[in-house]
Amino acid sequence: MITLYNIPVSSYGAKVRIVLRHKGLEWTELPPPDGYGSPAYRAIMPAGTVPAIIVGDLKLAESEAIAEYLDETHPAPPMMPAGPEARARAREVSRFHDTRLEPILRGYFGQVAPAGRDAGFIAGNARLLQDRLDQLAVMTRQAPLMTGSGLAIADCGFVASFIIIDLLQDVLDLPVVLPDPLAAYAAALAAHPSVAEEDARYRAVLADWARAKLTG
Ligand SMILES: N[C@@H](CCC(=O)N[C@@H](CS)C(=O)NCC(=O)O)C(=O)O
Repeated sequence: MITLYNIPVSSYGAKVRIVLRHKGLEWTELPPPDGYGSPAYRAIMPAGTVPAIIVGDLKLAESEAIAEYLDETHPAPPMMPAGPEARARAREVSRFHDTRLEPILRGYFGQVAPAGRDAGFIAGNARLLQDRLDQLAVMTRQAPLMTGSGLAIADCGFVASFIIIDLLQDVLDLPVVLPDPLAAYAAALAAHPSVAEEDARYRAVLADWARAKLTG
């Protein structure tokens, strides 16, 4: 029995939900009591972050640790490539996503409400975001996914991030363009059978979130 603490708009929560779906696992999803970071939630999950899972006696936060745990405890279908080099490269991609790309996207969340906008920040962050996307296109070779034809943990974080980039391009008119190989990758990823429903769910939740910000 897997309990997942999550909030609908969490991009890292979407990543874990994709792993759960791809593994064919059932789970019970709960919101963190009083919100993430709250004393009530930290009494359950000391890290205070979502997503987090409880499985038996194990309480685990951090999406990457959760994904690797699920992959090890439910090995089929595998979500890490075979061999130390390919595995190291897959982890490199995940880290790049989590530490180099996603924080730039997160930085824009405060810019969606018109009252909070700072044109200088938006433009400066867009240059940084474009640079990171260009780096990613050079670092990786999608065939058609990050580690080949099978869905890997390294793919799962990008699902929500590409949706967030789409939304930011639309709402903030961001001058950011996905390099062609990444655009093809984003399309292949969104169409994957274990991803498509989560892609649609997250797109709808994010659109609702943005609409609320835009209308105040
Ligand atoms: N590195 C974490 C990031 C998760 C994360 O940032 N979650 C946010 C919500 S989307 C959160 O729980 N923030 C709580 C806090 O910063 O105290 C992961 O991969 O799970």
